[in-house]
Amino acid sequence: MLDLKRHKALVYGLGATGIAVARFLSRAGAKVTAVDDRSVEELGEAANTAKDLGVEVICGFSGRTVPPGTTLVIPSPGVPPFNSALRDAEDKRIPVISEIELASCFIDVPTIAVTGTNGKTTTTELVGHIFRFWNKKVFVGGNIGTPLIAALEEEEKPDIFVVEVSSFQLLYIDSFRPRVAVVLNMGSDHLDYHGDIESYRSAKRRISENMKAGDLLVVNADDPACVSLGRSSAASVTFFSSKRTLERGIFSDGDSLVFRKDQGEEERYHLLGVRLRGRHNRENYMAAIAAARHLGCPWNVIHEALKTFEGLPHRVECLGRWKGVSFFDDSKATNVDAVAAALESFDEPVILLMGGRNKGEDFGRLAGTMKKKVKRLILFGEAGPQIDEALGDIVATEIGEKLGDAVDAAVSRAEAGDIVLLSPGCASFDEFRNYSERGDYFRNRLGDIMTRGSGLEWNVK
Ligand code: UMA
Repeated sequence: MLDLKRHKALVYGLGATGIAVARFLSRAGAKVTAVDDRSVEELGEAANTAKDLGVEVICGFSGRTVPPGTTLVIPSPGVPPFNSALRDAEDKRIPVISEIELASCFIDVPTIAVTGTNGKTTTTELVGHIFRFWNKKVFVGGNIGTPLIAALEEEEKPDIFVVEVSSFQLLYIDSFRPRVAVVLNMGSDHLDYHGDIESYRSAKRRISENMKAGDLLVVNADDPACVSLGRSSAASVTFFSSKRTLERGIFSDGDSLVFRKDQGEEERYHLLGVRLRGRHNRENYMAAIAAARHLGCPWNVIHEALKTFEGLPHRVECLGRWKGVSFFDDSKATNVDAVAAALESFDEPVILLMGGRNKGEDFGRLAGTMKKKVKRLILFGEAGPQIDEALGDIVATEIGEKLGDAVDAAVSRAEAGDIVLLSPGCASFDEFRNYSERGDYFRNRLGDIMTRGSGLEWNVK
C-alpha cells in the first residue's frame, strides 16, 4: 500500500476530483500542493476550500513545470496529457496517477468498473440498483459525479463499489484492477484530449490490463474493438450481443435475454415490464446481468431488479400514459444520433417534438429513420425552420413557436396507440437554462393538460 506520509504530492485541478484528492491526501499525512490554471477569482470558493484543508494552493498555474521535491502527481481527469507539468513529470520519471488509481490502492472489496463511449451512466446506475435490490451497501460514483476517493471518507464501508470510469481516468492507472470490468462499446470521443482515436481506445483498454483469471471482463460482441480486447484479456470474458445468438454469453431472444453458460446451461431474463427501451438499453441490461451474476447475485434478484429500475431522467424516460397515448421525455438528446437512437426504441407510430438551438447538426441525416418511425413532426424554437427545411417534405410537419405550443399540438393530434416523444436534437438554451429544465417543463405542461382532461391515467408508468 502507498505510504502517503512519505510523499510530496501535486494535485492538479481544483474541481470535484482535485478537492476530494487533496482532502484525502492531507488527512493521510502527505504534503500537498494543489494547483489550477484558473485565477483565484475564477476559482472562487474552491480556492478557499483547498486552503482550509491546509494545503498549499497555486492559482494561474498554466504552462509551469512541477514544483521541486514533488514525488507524486495526481491530475484531475480534465487535465490533458499534453499539459506542461504532466510532460515535465514524465521526463523526470515522477509517477503520475489518476484519482481512481489512488483510491483503488485503499479499497479491499470488489469494484465493478464500467466504461464505453455510450451507455455507461445508465449501466453503472443499473448495476448499483441491482446490488441495492440485493440489500448490499453500494457506492455508485466515479465519472457519474462523486469521485471514488470521496467514498473512502465515508464512515460506513460499502460492500461493493460500482464506478463509471472515463478514458481520462484510465489513462493514468498503474495497478487499478476491478473484479469486473464492463466495456459497452468503443466509438470515437474526446479526440481534442487524446489526439486520435487509437489513443482514446488504448486508454479505454487499460481498464482490464491488471485483471487476472477469476476476474470478469464483459464486452460487446458486436463491436470489433471490444472483441479484440476480450480476446487478449487474462480475465474470464463474457460477451453480449443485441444482434445475434451466441454459443456462450448473453444475447437477445424475443422479449427475453438469454445467458448461455459453459455447459449449454441457460438463464432467461424476461424483459416484459422493464422500463428502458431500445437496442442500446438491451445491451446495458445484458452487461449489468453479467456483472451482477459474476459477483454472486442470484438470478431471481436480478430478474426482479431489472423491472424496478426507473432509468435516468430525461433519457427516453416514460412519463406515463393518457387515453392510450404514451409520453416520453428524451430532453437529453441534443444531437441527431441521440434522436435516431431514441426513435429506434419504438415500433408504435411516433409524434416527435424537435427543436431548440441547433449545435451545427445536419438534420437531413434523420431522413431514413424519420420515414420509418415518425407519423408527425412538431417543431419548435430557433431551429424549427431549419429542421423543417431538412425534413418537412418527408413527414407531415407543423411548427410552433415555443415548446409549449408543440406540446399542445402533440396532445391534440395524438390517437390511442401513438407515442409522443420529446427528443429535440438541439440544445435548450434558446428557451431554457438546460436540458433538464426543458424536460421538467415538458412533464409539467403535460401534467396540466391531463389534469384538466378526463380519463386520467397520468403517471401510471
Ligand atoms: N483544470 C486546469 N487545467 C486543465 C484542465 C482543468 O487547471 O487543463 C482545472 C479547472 O480549472 C477546474 C478543474 O481542473 O478547476 C476541473 O477539473 P476536471 O475538468 O477534471 O473536472 P472535475 O470537477 O474534477 O470533474 C471530473 C470529471 N470531469 C472531466 O472528466 C472533464 C467529471 O466528469 C466527473 O464527474 C468528476 O471528475 C468526478 O469523477 C464529467 C465529464 O464530463 C461529468 N466527464 C467526461 C464525459 O463523461 O464525457 C469524461
